[in-house]
Order: sequence, then structure tokens, then C-alpha cells
Amino acid sequence: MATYEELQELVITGDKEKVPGVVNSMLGNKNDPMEIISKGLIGGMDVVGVKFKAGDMFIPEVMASAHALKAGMAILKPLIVGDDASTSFFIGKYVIGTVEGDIHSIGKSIVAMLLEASGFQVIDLGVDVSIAKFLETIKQEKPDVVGMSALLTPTVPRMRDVVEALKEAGIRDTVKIMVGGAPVNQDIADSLGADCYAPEAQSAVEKARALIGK
Ligand code: B1M
Repeated sequence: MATYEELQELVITGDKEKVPGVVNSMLGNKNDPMEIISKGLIGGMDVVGVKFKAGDMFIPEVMASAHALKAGMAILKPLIVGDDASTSFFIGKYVIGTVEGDIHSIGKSIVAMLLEASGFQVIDLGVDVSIAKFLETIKQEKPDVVGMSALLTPTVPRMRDVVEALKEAGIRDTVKIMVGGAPVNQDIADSLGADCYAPEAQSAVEKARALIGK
């Protein structure tokens, strides 16, 4: 029987060919899709992070791990989100992106996926999103919440730039602002002028719902 440890190992070794088979076998064994994500896929990525920091893994290997994780997510996402978002009733609109200068996508995409699963209409701007792009999208789409992700310490100040740009445009109070990502914490979120900080994906959903009173 496939185990979470086995799946973690495939993420760590970047084996994107074998990941779908193991994920499908776990689903066949009635493992919960969210647990497969958190214990298997993210569990493996956590080990990758430790090895990368220690200099035991390098960028091409980390990329391979990211691809392996995505191969698993491709199977699991429809089970969590459903594949016909168009007919769902949205509880609110959420614009999300990774800030300028930062191309880390995995955590942001997981947050986006869970928000969608929870009933939000999510507009995912992707990575390396400029201040102008956030501003323009917020003006056009009038979301209830805008979420910014940063994984690099030097890109965290871009979140403040977006908050300042919203103030300058006179629309700061029309949207709630959530921030997250490994180098962010509650104190930083407060100092940036965000409405909310979420340390991981599930709390991002709970806090987003609270921000819009749902
Ligand atoms: Co990069 N990287 N990376 N990397 N990378 C980190 C972030 C780093 C901590 C590694 C390390 O040194 N230990 C370090 C940053 C140090 C710092 O500044 N604090 C780092 C570095 C330095 C770099 C480069 C500069 C390396 C180089 O080129 N020398 C470079 C930067 C490129 C750039 O962005 N301009 C770089 C590149 C890459 C890859 C491209 C190889 C790859 C990204 C692939 C991709 O995303 N498509 C990569 C990866 C994979 C990592 C690590 C190993 C894993 C990140 C990840 O995906 N984690 C990472 C080490 C680590 O984090 N331990 C590292 C899994 C993911 C599920 O977690 O993203 O934290 P996370 O998301 C969580 C929460 O943070 C939260 O919820 C998510 C799910 O629970 N969350 C939010 C995230 N966003 C949120 C938003 C919210 C709310 C919650 O509201 C809006």
C-alpha cells in the first residue's frame, strides 16, 4: 500500500513520472485528498526546503521536486475544487499573486486552490506581479480581498508598495489585504498595513472568509 513517506520521497527525488501512480493508488485506498497534499506532497517539499538551505540540493533538483509536486496537484485539485467552477455560487472575489521579483508559485497556488474550493472566485495573477498589475486588476475586478505572497525576504517590501499604491489611488479601503509566505509574520503584516496575515493555506481560507463576514 502506498504511504505518505513514499510520496514524500518521490517529491524529494523529483520523480514526476511516478507521482501520479502513487497518488491514484492512495486515492484508491480512500486516503483524503487534502491529507495527500499536506502529508505527502507538501511534506516532501518541506524536506526539499531544508536540503536546499543546507546546500544539499540545487536549483535544478528543486525545480524537479516542484514539477513532481505539481504532477500530484493536477490529479488532486479537481477533487478538491470540483471541475465546474462556472456553475458554483461564489461567496466573494479574491485576487492573488506572488509579488514583483519573486517567482515562487507553489504556496500561492495551494492557497488559491483552497480558496476556490471554499467558494471564492479566484483571479490568480501568477508570479512576479508588478505593483501596477495589482492596482489595475483591483480597479477593474473590484475584489473583496487581495492576497499577496512572498517567499523571499527582499521582496516582502513590494507588499507595502502595493498598499501604498492603493492608498495613493484612493481605493485602499475598498479591498481587504491579506499577506503570507515564509518570510512574513503578523508583525510584518501589521507594519505593511495589511488587514490580515495567514501562515498557511487553511488559515488563509478561514481568515479570508472572516474578512468578508462569511
Ligand atoms: Co527558492 N528560496 N529561490 N526556489 N525556494 C526559498 C524560499 C528559500 C527559503 C530557500 C532557502 O534558502 N532556505 C530562499 C529564500 C531566502 C529568503 O529570502 N528568506 C530561496 C531562494 C534564496 C531562492 C533564489 C534566490 C535562489 C537563487 O537563485 N540563488 C531563487 C529566487 C528566484 C526568484 O523568485 N526571483 C529561488 C528559486 C527557487 C526555484 C525556482 C528553484 C523554486 C520555486 C519553484 C516554484 O515555486 N515554481 C524554489 C523553491 C521550491 C524553494 C523552496 C525549497 C520551497 C518553497 C515552496 O514551494 N514551499 C524554499 C525553501 C522553503 O520554503 N523551505 C525556497 C512549499 C510551499 C507549499 O510552502 O511557499 O511557504 P510556501 O507556502 C505556504 C505558506 O507560506 C503559506 O501557505 C502555503 C501553503 O501552506 N503561504 C501563504 C504562501 N503564500 C501565501 C499567501 C497568503 C497566505 C498564506 O495569502 C495571500
